[in-house]
Order: sequence, then structure tokens, then C-alpha cells
Amino acid sequence: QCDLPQGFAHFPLYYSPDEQAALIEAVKVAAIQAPFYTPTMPRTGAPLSVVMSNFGPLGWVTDKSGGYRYETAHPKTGKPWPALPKALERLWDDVADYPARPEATLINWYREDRASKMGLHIDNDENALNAPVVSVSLGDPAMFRLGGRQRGGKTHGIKLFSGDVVILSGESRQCYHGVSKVYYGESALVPKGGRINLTMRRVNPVK
Ligand code: MD3
Ligand code: FE
Repeated sequence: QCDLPQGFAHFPLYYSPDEQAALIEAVKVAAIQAPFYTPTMPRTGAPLSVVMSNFGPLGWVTDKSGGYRYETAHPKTGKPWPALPKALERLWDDVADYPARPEATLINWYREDRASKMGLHIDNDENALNAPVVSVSLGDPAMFRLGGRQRGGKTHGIKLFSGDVVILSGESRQCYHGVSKVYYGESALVPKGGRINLTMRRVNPVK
């Protein structure tokens, strides 16, 4: 495909089915300590359709009064987020080409019963915009849309399957993106169904 922004890389089926199952198990264990919760939009308090949790020292959260931000504790339990699983540390070390580990790994669960999607947006809450974002897709396939730096331009559609890894660095890191459709019911990997996306992020610049 031509014309994709510089810095976008897609590794289809990076993970084997066994490795995907192990990652889902790690998410299940994490969700005991840090249950999926419904994030809400700043000011309006409108719920997002995805439910979220995080791994690592920092977690991305949003609510009506506090807005988009990174926090060291779960918004409902007040407990720290669970540690990033070793397998995901390894993935970052293998693909990120960045001299420090990610601080935050956002777990987005697209639930069939909520018909979860994600509108076009830019990730702007990190202070280390020269670090890549590394994403892992698990469960049902999804149509990922990647546009440009301006809202309203044309977007590319890339279908992401369970086990795929996507890396956003360079220009692509600052592009509009979202999830326009999830092909619910195609995979049995996620308990209760749907799609889980993990995005590893560096929040603070190194030194
Ligand atoms: C492109 N998640 O959590 S992952 C998000 O599938 C998010 O859950 C989507 O957008 C999902 O913010 C897409 C791929 C991704 C992640 C971060 C990006 C693409 C990105 C940051 C900048 C540009
Ligand atoms: Fe995003």
C-alpha cells in the first residue's frame, strides 16, 4: 500500500495462537488487580464504548472532572496498576528502538455487548512524542483507520487480526487514527468475546 504515513509498521501474526492465549491469560490476571472500568469524556462525562485497564507504573485514564491524563493508581480501586508482563517487555525491547521501557500500557477491551468502536483521535497526552507506540491486537479482527495530521483528511483502512503487532513512530505517531469496526464473533480468544488491544507507550522523555 502506498501513501501510509512514515513510521507506520504492521507485523501480521507476530504472535502464534499459543502466545496470544498467554497474553490473554496475563490480561485476565491483571484484571483481577485492576478491573476493566468505563472511562468517561472530559466535561460531558459521556462514556467511551470501550472499557479500559492498564499495565505498568502509569496508566492512561479519563473522567468527567479530571480529563485525559496518566495516573499511578486505578481510578476505582486506588491500587497501583499491575506490572507489565515480561512477554510485552520483550516485545518492546525487540521492536521499539527506544532507550527506555514503556511506562504505560493501555488495555482497551472492545466488548460485543457495547458494540465498542473508537472515533478518530490523536494521542497527545504523552511528553515523549519521539518514542513509538507499540500495539498488540487480540481476539476479534478490527478495521483500524489511519489518517494524517489534520482532521478530515482521507484515511487508510488496515484490518488488524489477533496476534498482529503495529508500531507507530515518526510521523505516524502524530496522525489521526481510530477503530471504525470490530468483526464481532469471529474469534473465541477473548473470554466474553470481543477484541483486546494493548498499546505500550513511553510517557516521559528519557533524561
Ligand atoms: C496511531 N487504540 O488506545 S491501536 C489508543 O485498536 C488507540 O485500541 C486503538 O488508538 C485500538 O489510543 C489503535 C494502534 C495505535 C495506537 C496508538 C497510536 C495507533 C496509533 C498513536 C498514534 C498514531
Ligand atoms: Fe490512539
